[in-house]
Amino acid sequence: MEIDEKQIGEKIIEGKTKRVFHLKNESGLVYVLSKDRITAGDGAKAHEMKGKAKLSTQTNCAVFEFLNAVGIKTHFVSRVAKHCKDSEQAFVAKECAMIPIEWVTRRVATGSYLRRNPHVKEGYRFAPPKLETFFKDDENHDPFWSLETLIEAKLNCGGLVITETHVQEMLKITQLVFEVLERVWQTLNHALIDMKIEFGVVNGNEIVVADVIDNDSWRLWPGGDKRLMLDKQVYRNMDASKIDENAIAEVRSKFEIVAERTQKLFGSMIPQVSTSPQIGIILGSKTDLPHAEKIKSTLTSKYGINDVEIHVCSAHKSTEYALNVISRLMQWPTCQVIIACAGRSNGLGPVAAANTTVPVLNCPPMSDTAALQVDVWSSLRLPSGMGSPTIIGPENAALAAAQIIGNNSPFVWSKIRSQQAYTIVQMMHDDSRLNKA
Ligand SMILES: *[C@@H]1O[C@H](CO)[C@@H](O)[C@H](O)[C@H]1NC(C)=O
Ligand SMILES: *[C@@H]1O[C@H](CO)[C@@H](O)[C@H](O)[C@H]1NC(C)=O
Ligand SMILES: *[C@H]1O[C@H](CO)[C@@H](O)[C@H](O)[C@H]1NC(C)=O
Repeated sequence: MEIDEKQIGEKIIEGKTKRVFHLKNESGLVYVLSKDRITAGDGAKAHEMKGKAKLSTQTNCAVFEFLNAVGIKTHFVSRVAKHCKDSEQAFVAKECAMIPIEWVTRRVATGSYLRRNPHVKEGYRFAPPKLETFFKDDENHDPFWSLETLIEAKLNCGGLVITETHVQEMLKITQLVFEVLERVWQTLNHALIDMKIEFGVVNGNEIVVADVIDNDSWRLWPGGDKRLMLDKQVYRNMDASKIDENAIAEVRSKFEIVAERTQKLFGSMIPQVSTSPQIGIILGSKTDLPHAEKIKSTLTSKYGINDVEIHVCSAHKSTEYALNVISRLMQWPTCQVIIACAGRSNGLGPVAAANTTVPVLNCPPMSDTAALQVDVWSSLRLPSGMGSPTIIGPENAALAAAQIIGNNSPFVWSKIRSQQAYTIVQMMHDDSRLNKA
């Protein structure tokens, strides 16, 4: 986004590592400017680290762009356009009332968890991840709050009173954010050990992931190896009396590695337009085109899968041509799923399944359920040696295909996961409203 210096209004708040300003002519938006400062132990330890603001902002922007792209509600709006002042250490966000809780997710027991639970050995693996909440209160060292404490506190944030349902919502989204980032880092074989996030309230009613997610927010162990830690622990572990320029330089080099890896990694995860198909849809007849278009548009709009090719080729009426189409699709190493749409007597799906190694999903295009009941047997009962499942309904076939793609794509996986999480959140709110009335 373009930001003119004159637009930056009065300061709303100044924290340990950032300052937040109003944007004069953009109502509802704020300008978040990072500082060159690294802190630990609730601010007890603090040092200037030149370049930290930039590294932190670049990491933060890459992470939030990814979260936004996969459908997670956040406060992040955009980076600041390159030629603007401070563009590398600031970003634009929705103004929110912060909820004063740190939401921590742990995959592996380490750090402060071990001090509070001395009988648990370091390395204990939590599945599902362990969720913990801490009240933000530097003077009292951010005390651990049980969920009951949090619910009973009835915190009022920007006009929204935090109920049990809101707490459950934030727990769901906290776990979602962790699992999404864990997937992404896993592609580099980096284990996400634990992380913390915060939430804010927009317009008095919408809860979004807010604050900053950067290198200070997580523990990251390349190859799952603690000795290679790339997080702020390096700084936390340093003897305060011995922190000199060299020590800060060591910490900075770790920050640089993470900032660079995060930028590259998260940026590369968001799909770009390409010309090689990930999914091929084959039709027994061109009359099935509207059905295929529905599968394709669902793949694009819900799962961000744009590379879909549609072909018409009947296995019965144009056998050789059908095999040609299938083998041309298979010549793309990117093609991971075929969806076969043929109604009466589906020969296309089984023929494709016998000729390829990728999953072939049958999605017979039928609106008439009576006809479907008879014809679907041609998709269900197959000769030996072909394992092509049948899915009724274009949206469900799109989801099944997306789930297959999601195994190799953290982006698609995250889209599916976030839709599932927000469906549950919606259900919880619907139920709570119903029972309040
Ligand atoms: C706000 O001001 C900036 C610079 O003065 C301008 O570029 C931008 O378009 C303005 N935005 C609105 C919503 O008027
Ligand atoms: C699939 O069909 C093509 C084209 O007819 C053929 O060359 C290929 O050998 C077949 N593959 C299998 C596994 O049957
Ligand atoms: C992340 O933390 C590591 C370890 O303290 C540090 O070296 C690195 O600079 C940090 N990176 C960012 C972008 O904050």
